[in-house]
Amino acid sequence: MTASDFTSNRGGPDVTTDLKSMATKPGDGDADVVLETKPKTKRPPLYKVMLLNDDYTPMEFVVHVLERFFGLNHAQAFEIMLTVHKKGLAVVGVFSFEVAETKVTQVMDFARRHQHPLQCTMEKE
Ligand code: TYC
Repeated sequence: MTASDFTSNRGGPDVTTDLKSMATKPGDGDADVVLETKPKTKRPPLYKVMLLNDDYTPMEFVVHVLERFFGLNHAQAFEIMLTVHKKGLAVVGVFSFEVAETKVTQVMDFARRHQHPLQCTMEKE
């Protein structure tokens, strides 16, 4: 993560803080330094949660995972499962860091409990 990760503002209001010194003669010092702070409206970064293909996890299990943990209906879940199967991976949702991390943990735990090698990862958008 870099400093610039927090500076993209997706077209929102400006969020800079301007320091305008209005000192005009020696000795004025800080007495008339004006700080203009605009409201900070930056939204937090978002994270893509992805499922990865493998050769062993049953298709029905992946569909179930997508319904159970990502709130997809059966048709949506089947479509995304097929995309992962054909293309190798697919984004299954975009969330805040904490929600994305929870989804990844839930899916990985569920897959491990059922002894499937299904992999779920997250990546900053
Ligand atoms: N490739 C798996 C199979 O043929 C199905 C599968 C789909 C596995 C999506 C993982 O994320 C996945 N049984």
